[in-house]
Amino acid sequence: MVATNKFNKSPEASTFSLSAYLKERQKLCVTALDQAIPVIYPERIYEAMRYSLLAGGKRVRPILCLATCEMTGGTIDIAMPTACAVEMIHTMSLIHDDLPAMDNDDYRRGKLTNHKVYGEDVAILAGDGLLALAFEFVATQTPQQVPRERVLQVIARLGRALGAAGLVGGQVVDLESEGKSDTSLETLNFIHNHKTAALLEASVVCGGILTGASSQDVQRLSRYAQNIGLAFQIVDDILDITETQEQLGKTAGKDLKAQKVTYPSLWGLDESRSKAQELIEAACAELEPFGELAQPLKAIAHYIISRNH
Ligand code: GRG
Repeated sequence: MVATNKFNKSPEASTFSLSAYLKERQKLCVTALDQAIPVIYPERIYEAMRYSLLAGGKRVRPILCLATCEMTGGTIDIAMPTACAVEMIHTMSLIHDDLPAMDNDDYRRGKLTNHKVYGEDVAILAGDGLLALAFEFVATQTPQQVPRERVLQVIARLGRALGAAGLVGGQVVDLESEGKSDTSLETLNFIHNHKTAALLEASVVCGGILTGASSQDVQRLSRYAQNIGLAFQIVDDILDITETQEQLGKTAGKDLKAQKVTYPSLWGLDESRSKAQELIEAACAELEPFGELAQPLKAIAHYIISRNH
């Protein structure tokens, strides 16, 4: 039995508006994130956590989680706690990534970075607070109708995606590769499959796990997400070259300045664009068995390579 809603009830291709869909979903996610963190004593840490979590951002990961849950027969309600958790994890990784000990950035999501406003000590703790809350939130807020073993699977999947086998591992290799102009394509792929694709994959796959999707479907979802994850990073590298700080909301031209090996530095801009396009096509092919219900996830995949920020 597959759930329907006003965006996926056997829509004609032409009636689906991705921009309306994204806008509505972003609003739902922001409301849920806002309610997830009330400001209580000690106020400074809750304010620091809220500062970055509610600073804007495309909300791609939570929207992917909700869309996958709906496509595989679930509802927004059962996926929202997990959707909030992936955005909390993503935000904490941005806060820590921007620290002087890592990328040392002053701007993120068009605003001063967390440590610039709250200091490095509180910024580290704000990241830690968001990370801990993410897991607590999935465990305590996922509606009781979802069997607890699925919730456990979600928690395990998220843990793997952000630990040494995921984001943390990708970040370490990225730091090790800094200033090395001979970084291979294999190493670059390792970095981004872990730093970027792992959390996107967990966001998608957890949406399916919550509905009890078959292992075959979970594997399809995983391949879809890995492909869009790599395409997402290729586009990120392209935008770092082609867009301005105002457009990106963060420092532009950083990769070139840091003499970082990127996809455009290995392949050039045109080939990078066509590789991203190929990955998106491969991603969408994985969703064929889901028919019309896959329309939002397919449209999000295309948005990932057409975005300009
Ligand atoms: C997860 C425990 C733990 C530690 C973090 C710092 C770190 C380890 C990892 C770095 C991860 C990182 C910053 C990856 C980059 C991913 C990426 C492409 C970010 C930009 O995402 P967008 O474009 O940003 O979705 P918005 O602001 O729209 O959400």
